[in-house]
Amino acid sequence: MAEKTLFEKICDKEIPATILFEDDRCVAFRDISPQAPHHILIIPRKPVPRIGLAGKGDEALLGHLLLTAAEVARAEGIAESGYRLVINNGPHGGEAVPHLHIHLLGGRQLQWPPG
Ligand code: IU
Repeated sequence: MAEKTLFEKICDKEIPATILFEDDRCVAFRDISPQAPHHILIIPRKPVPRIGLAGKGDEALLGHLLLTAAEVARAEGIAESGYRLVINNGPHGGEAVPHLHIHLLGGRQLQWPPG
Protein backbone atom coordinates (compact mmCIF):
# COMPACT_ATOMS: atom_id res chain seq x y z
CA MET A 1 0.00 0.00 0.00
CA ALA A 2 1.32 3.46 -0.91
CA GLU A 3 2.56 5.76 1.84
CA LYS A 4 -0.15 8.22 2.91
CA THR A 5 0.28 11.79 1.74
CA LEU A 6 0.65 14.47 4.37
CA PHE A 7 -2.86 15.67 3.59
CA GLU A 8 -4.28 12.15 3.89
CA LYS A 9 -2.77 12.10 7.37
CA ILE A 10 -4.55 15.40 8.13
CA CYS A 11 -7.81 13.87 6.87
CA ASP A 12 -7.27 10.89 9.16
CA LYS A 13 -6.36 13.16 12.12
CA GLU A 14 -2.90 11.63 12.33
CA ILE A 15 -1.40 15.12 11.91
CA PRO A 16 -3.05 18.06 13.70
CA ALA A 17 -4.72 20.83 11.72
CA THR A 18 -7.40 23.42 12.38
CA ILE A 19 -10.29 21.79 10.58
CA LEU A 20 -13.19 24.09 9.72
CA PHE A 21 -15.38 21.67 7.81
CA GLU A 22 -15.37 18.02 6.87
CA ASP A 23 -17.70 15.49 5.31
CA ASP A 24 -17.36 12.10 3.68
CA ARG A 25 -15.63 13.54 0.60
CA CYS A 26 -13.53 16.50 1.70
CA VAL A 27 -11.83 18.40 4.51
CA ALA A 28 -11.20 22.16 4.86
CA PHE A 29 -8.48 23.34 7.22
CA ARG A 30 -6.41 26.46 7.89
CA ASP A 31 -3.15 26.69 5.95
CA ILE A 32 -0.19 26.36 8.31
CA SER A 33 1.58 29.29 6.61
CA PRO A 34 -1.19 31.75 5.78
CA GLN A 35 -0.64 34.14 2.89
CA ALA A 36 -3.76 36.19 3.70
CA PRO A 37 -5.88 36.79 6.83
CA HIS A 38 -8.08 33.91 5.68
CA HIS A 39 -6.12 31.07 4.02
CA ILE A 40 -7.85 27.72 3.97
CA LEU A 41 -7.18 24.54 2.01
CA ILE A 42 -10.05 22.42 0.72
CA ILE A 43 -8.93 18.89 -0.11
CA PRO A 44 -10.57 15.66 -1.23
CA ARG A 45 -10.23 12.65 1.06
CA LYS A 46 -9.40 10.75 -2.14
CA PRO A 47 -5.68 11.24 -2.78
CA VAL A 48 -5.88 12.76 -6.28
CA PRO A 49 -2.31 14.09 -6.69
CA ARG A 50 -3.17 17.22 -8.70
CA ILE A 51 -5.90 18.63 -10.92
CA GLY A 52 -4.02 17.44 -14.02
CA LEU A 53 -4.43 13.86 -12.84
CA ALA A 54 -8.13 14.11 -11.98
CA GLY A 55 -10.32 12.02 -14.24
CA LYS A 56 -13.85 11.98 -15.62
CA GLY A 57 -14.91 10.00 -12.57
CA ASP A 58 -13.88 12.93 -10.38
CA GLU A 59 -16.33 15.43 -11.91
CA ALA A 60 -18.79 15.39 -9.03
CA LEU A 61 -15.98 15.48 -6.47
CA LEU A 62 -14.40 18.55 -8.10
CA GLY A 63 -17.76 20.32 -8.11
CA HIS A 64 -18.21 19.44 -4.45
CA LEU A 65 -14.79 20.89 -3.59
CA LEU A 66 -15.63 24.19 -5.29
CA LEU A 67 -19.04 24.46 -3.66
CA THR A 68 -17.48 23.63 -0.30
CA ALA A 69 -14.91 26.40 -0.83
CA ALA A 70 -17.72 28.89 -1.45
CA GLU A 71 -19.57 27.66 1.64
CA VAL A 72 -16.44 27.97 3.80
CA ALA A 73 -15.93 31.52 2.45
CA ARG A 74 -19.47 32.36 3.55
CA ALA A 75 -18.84 30.84 6.97
CA GLU A 76 -15.61 32.85 7.29
CA GLY A 77 -17.52 36.06 6.52
CA ILE A 78 -15.52 36.93 3.39
CA ALA A 79 -18.10 36.14 0.74
CA GLU A 80 -19.17 39.77 0.33
CA SER A 81 -15.71 41.36 0.37
CA GLY A 82 -14.39 38.74 -2.04
CA TYR A 83 -11.80 36.02 -2.14
CA ARG A 84 -9.70 33.95 -4.51
CA LEU A 85 -9.58 30.20 -5.18
CA VAL A 86 -6.24 28.85 -6.45
CA ILE A 87 -5.04 25.43 -7.57
CA ASN A 88 -1.30 25.04 -8.12
CA ASN A 89 -0.40 22.29 -10.58
CA GLY A 90 3.16 21.02 -11.05
CA PRO A 91 6.53 22.73 -10.59
CA HIS A 92 5.86 25.94 -12.53
CA GLY A 93 2.48 26.21 -10.84
CA GLY A 94 4.13 26.23 -7.43
CA GLU A 95 2.69 22.91 -6.27
CA ALA A 96 4.51 21.70 -3.13
CA VAL A 97 2.16 19.02 -1.78
CA PRO A 98 1.12 16.30 -4.24
CA HIS A 99 -2.45 15.96 -2.97
CA LEU A 100 -5.03 18.10 -4.77
CA HIS A 101 -5.99 21.20 -2.76
CA ILE A 102 -7.89 24.38 -3.43
CA HIS A 103 -6.46 27.45 -1.71
CA LEU A 104 -9.14 29.85 -0.42
CA LEU A 105 -7.54 33.26 0.17
CA GLY A 106 -9.29 36.35 1.44
CA GLY A 107 -9.49 39.10 4.04
CA ARG A 108 -7.24 41.55 2.16
CA GLN A 109 -7.01 43.10 -1.29
CA LEU A 110 -5.34 40.50 -3.51
CA GLN A 111 -3.18 41.60 -6.41
CA TRP A 112 -3.36 40.54 -10.04
CA PRO A 113 -1.51 39.01 -11.74
CA PRO A 114 -0.22 36.67 -9.03
CA GLY A 115 3.56 36.28 -8.74
P1 IU B 1 0.91 24.20 -2.78
O1 IU B 1 -0.20 24.67 -3.67
O2 IU B 1 1.22 22.73 -2.93
O3 IU B 1 2.15 25.05 -2.90
O4 IU B 1 0.38 24.45 -1.32
C1 IU B 1 0.70 23.67 -0.22
C2 IU B 1 0.16 24.39 0.97
O5 IU B 1 0.11 23.49 2.04
C3 IU B 1 1.03 25.58 1.41
O6 IU B 1 0.26 26.77 1.42
C4 IU B 1 1.46 25.18 2.80
O7 IU B 1 1.57 26.27 3.70
C5 IU B 1 0.36 24.21 3.21
N1 IU B 1 0.70 23.27 4.24
C6 IU B 1 -0.11 23.14 5.36
O8 IU B 1 -1.11 23.81 5.49
N2 IU B 1 0.24 22.22 6.31
C7 IU B 1 1.35 21.45 6.21
O9 IU B 1 1.63 20.65 7.10
C8 IU B 1 2.17 21.62 5.02
C9 IU B 1 1.82 22.50 4.07
I1 IU B 1 3.93 20.53 4.76
